[in-house]
Amino acid sequence: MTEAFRGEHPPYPPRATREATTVAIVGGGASGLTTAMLLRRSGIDCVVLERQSRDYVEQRQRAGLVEFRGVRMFTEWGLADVLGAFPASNTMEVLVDGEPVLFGQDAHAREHVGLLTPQQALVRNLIAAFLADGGDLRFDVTDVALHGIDTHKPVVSYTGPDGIAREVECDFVAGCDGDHGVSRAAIPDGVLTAYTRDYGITWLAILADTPAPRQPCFGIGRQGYAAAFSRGPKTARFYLEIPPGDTVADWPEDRIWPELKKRFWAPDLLTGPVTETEIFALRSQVFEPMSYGRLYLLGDAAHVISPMGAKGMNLALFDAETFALAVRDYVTSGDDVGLRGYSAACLTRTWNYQEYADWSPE
Ligand code: RFL
Repeated sequence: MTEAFRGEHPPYPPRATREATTVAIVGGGASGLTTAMLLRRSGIDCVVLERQSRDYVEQRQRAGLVEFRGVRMFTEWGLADVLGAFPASNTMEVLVDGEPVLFGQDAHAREHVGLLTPQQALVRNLIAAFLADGGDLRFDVTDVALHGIDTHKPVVSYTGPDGIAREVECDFVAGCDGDHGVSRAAIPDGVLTAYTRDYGITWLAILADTPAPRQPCFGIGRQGYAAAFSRGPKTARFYLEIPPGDTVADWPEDRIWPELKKRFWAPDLLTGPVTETEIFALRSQVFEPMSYGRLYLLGDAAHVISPMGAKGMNLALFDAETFALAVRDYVTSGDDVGLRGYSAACLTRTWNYQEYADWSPE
C-alpha cells in the first residue's frame, strides 16, 4: 500500500462480513418462516433474510384457511400454537340468483376440517415462536443476491439496515421470496419451464372490519360473482368479479357495498369500514423443476395458484415441510433421496391443486 492510501479510508471497499449457516432462507413469509421453524426444530442452523419490516409482514393480509394437512403438520411438529383456534366451517353456501344451496361435508370430512387462521396471524405467530427459540431472522435487508448456487457453498449477499454489506455462506438456499423475488431469477435462462394459465378474469379483493357470513358464501348468477370469507370474528374478506382494466379508484367504498348486497341478494348484509382493496387478474403459473444446484424454490417463488382454489399458502406449507425433512435427512445421515425428490414431490401436489383451482370456477 502506498503512503497516500494509508489512513482511515482505504481506496478499496471493505470486504463484506461473511458468516456461515446451513440454510440461507430468502423471504420471511409463510414458506420461509415455516421452513425456518421446522429446520430449527430439527436442530439445523438457518438464517432468514426478509426485505420488509417486521411490522409490514405481520400486517399483510392474504389467505385465511390452513387446511387439515397443514393443521396436522404443525401439530405433529409441536407447533399447534401458531395456528390460533378458529375451527373452519364445515359448510358453504352458494346463492344462485339468490337461491341458497348449502353444501355440507360428510362425516369423514368433518374430522379433517382445517382452521381459520388468517395468514398474517400465522406469520406473526411463527415470527414470535422462531425468535423465542433463538432463531436468526433479519428484517429490512436490501440488495439480496445469490451467488454460486451451482456450487457446494453458495453465498447470499445483502445489505443490512445499518448499510453494511454482508454475506452468508451456506449449504443450501431456500428461495421463499415469492413470485417477484430474486431467487427464481438467479436460475440461468433455459433451465426452468414456465406453465402459465391466464383466466381472463379480474377480481377486486376487499378486506373490511365486519363479521363475515357464518360460512363461506358465494353469489353467482345474473348479478355477477361475489364471495365472502371470514378472516376472524370482526374481519371479512370479499371478492367481486369486475371488468378487466378497472382500477381500485373505480371501486370506492360506496360502490362496493351496494354491489355486494346485490350479488348476495342480501340488502341487510352487515357492512363496516373497508380497510384494503386490491385488484388482481386470476392466473396460475408453475415453474418446473423447483430446484437448481443448491437452490430450492418454495411457495409462490415456484408456483402461483389462482386464489379461486384458496390453495397457495397451503402449498407453501407443504413445500416447507418437504424441504425441511429433506435437508434434515441429508444433514443427519447424508441421505439425499429427499433432496433429489423434492421437486417431483412438490410438483405432484402443485398440479393437483392447480387442477382443483382450475375446476372450481367452471
Ligand atoms: P409470500 O407470503 O409472498 O412471502 C414472500 C416473502 O419474501 C419477501 N421477499 C424478499 N425477501 C428478501 N429479499 C427479496 N429480494 C425479497 N423479495 C420478496 C417478501 O417481502 C415476503 O415476505 O410467499 P410464500 O411464503 O411463498 O407464501 C405464499 C402465500 O403467501 C400465497 O400463496 C397466498 O397468500 C395465496 N393466497 C391464498 N392462499 C391460500 O392458501 N388461501 C387463500 O385464501 C388465499 N387467498 C392469496 C389469497 C393471495 C392473495 N394475493 C397475494 C393476490 C388472497 C390474495 C388477495
